[in-house]
Amino acid sequence: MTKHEIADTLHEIATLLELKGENPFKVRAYQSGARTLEAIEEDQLATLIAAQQLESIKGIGEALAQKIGELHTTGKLEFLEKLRASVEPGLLEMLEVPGLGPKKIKVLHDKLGLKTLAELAAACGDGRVAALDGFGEKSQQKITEGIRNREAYGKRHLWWDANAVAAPIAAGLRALPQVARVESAGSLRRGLETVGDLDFLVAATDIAPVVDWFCSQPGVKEVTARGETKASVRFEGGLQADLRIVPAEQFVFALHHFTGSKDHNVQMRQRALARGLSMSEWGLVPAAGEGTAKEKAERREGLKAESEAELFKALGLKYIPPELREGLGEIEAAEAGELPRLVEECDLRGAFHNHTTASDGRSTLAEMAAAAAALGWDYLGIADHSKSSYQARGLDEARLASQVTEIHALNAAKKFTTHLFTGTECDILPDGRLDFDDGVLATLDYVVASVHNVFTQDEATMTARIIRALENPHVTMLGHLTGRLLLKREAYRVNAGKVIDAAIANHVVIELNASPQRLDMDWRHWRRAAERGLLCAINPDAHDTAGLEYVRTGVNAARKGWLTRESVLNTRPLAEVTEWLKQRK
Ligand code: DGT
Ligand code: CA
Ligand code: CA
Ligand code: ZN
Repeated sequence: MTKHEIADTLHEIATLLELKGENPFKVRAYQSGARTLEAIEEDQLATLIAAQQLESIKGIGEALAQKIGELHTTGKLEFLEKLRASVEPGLLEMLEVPGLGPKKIKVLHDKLGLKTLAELAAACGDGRVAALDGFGEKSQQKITEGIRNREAYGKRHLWWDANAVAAPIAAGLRALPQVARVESAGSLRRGLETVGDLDFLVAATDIAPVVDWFCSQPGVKEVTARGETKASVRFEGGLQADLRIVPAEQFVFALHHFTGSKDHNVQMRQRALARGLSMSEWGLVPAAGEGTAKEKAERREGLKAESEAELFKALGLKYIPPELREGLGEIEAAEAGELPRLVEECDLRGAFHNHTTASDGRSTLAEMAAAAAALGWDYLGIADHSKSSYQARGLDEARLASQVTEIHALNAAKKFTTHLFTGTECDILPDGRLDFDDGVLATLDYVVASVHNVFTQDEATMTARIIRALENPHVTMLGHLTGRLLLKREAYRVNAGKVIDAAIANHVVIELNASPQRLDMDWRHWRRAAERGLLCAINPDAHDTAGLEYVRTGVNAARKGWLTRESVLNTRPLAEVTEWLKQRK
């Protein structure tokens, strides 16, 4: 196991112990042990374990050292297996309800005997939860909402998670000898922030072995439908997938159809009809004549297309990238030859807004720098939390100053090919002031300003709060505009249009937070905002080295927002960005 996986495991142990009402000191030992572990470099951890010297580290006692060692070498821990088995599964589900932690769940279990989410919902329904000490009407209502959201959210999946399931399946299909072409279509291909189900499209001659292979994949929990040329399955975790197999000559038409979106398809069909053509998943054929679309296509009197570009061309259009196919004006733009040249992942030269173990990150500064260098990035911005975000161990002025010194030293030593920029993710306080004085902010290369607390303000107050922060000349960019967590937490109320106006007026960048559960500011705002001159930064908001790769979902969202390279600050080379940051100060 890696140190992150071990740290996750220690946190899980702490949570389980807390659910069982164990001694708080014991619980805290696991939590602080996890944090200590994250501050150690991966290589150093291996060395310490090999030399049996883990206990020499402050905060790691004998029992903990033994468990860490066992996890590191075997990836398993009997103690944890037993602990898991001793906790009701319903109580673990309650942990996913916002506002419910292990302490409260234990109270619900002990005082009301609740064991499942359904029982909890019922207890909220008849007021028993509100009557408990430490709960009250408000928190009862919040729990009810949380359970309801969980049901609604449970039907969709983050793009990142869906892609992690889809990619190996697509690769496996591609490797089958019977298969000529494979594509993941649907919302996944369009890069939508959440995905309802996967839609695999395959061109193959010999169909049965492909269907067999698909239905017998290790992650498949249930085969929900199975026909001659299609199948549907459900994976562990609830994600469902459709597989459709077509003859090679139909592939392009089917790919276009099943990529969608529905709105885009409807408009494309209307366009075809206006040209005397009938467009369907089976082909593009003259509209006149008897029979269904399928029968017409089978008479093969229509277009033969090897690529979607040819299909678009037959309707007098430039190729429309899948991300733009939302029926939001892309067909008109393609007709006029006005489609933008969309930003690509390989355009990115670095990223701002990344955390380290100094605040709530899980990789050290040096690990982050090395990972950015491995990605070939020219620069990496470090923006740990500020002091008011105490739950994220935000830095105070002194710790920030020492981090800045450390970063300057790393840059001077040229240990990494990636230049490090000094920054902060500075809290926007409830009244719109910033968490650091201007004098402190002035010592940094850049400042990301973000809202992290008091989400309940009304729209006007929240909007004024954010705009006040943007008017501070030290603020370089606004972090996650709405604070939403996809499929988990709704956005706070804020007037996006007014914030965009203020950002443009004050030459402040708005970030496109690329964390798969944020993707905030939403892609639906970007096209118009960028046309009006707003600059974007695609920020991974990485909390560990792997998190840097989140820029990929950010690029998806940016492309859905019609963004070109010119509108994205972190596509610019180091010298230009350095200059840009300087002249903003
Ligand atoms: P999802 O799965 O909810 O995230 O969204 P999609 O877009 O993947 O939708 P899905 O899986 O229901 O269908 C895949 C594509 O198939 C969809 O984007 C467009 C096409 N499609 C499905 N049903 C219809 C329909 O009734 N009319 C048209 N024009 N296209 C459809
Ligand atoms: Ca789908
Ligand atoms: Ca589907
Ligand atoms: Zn943040």
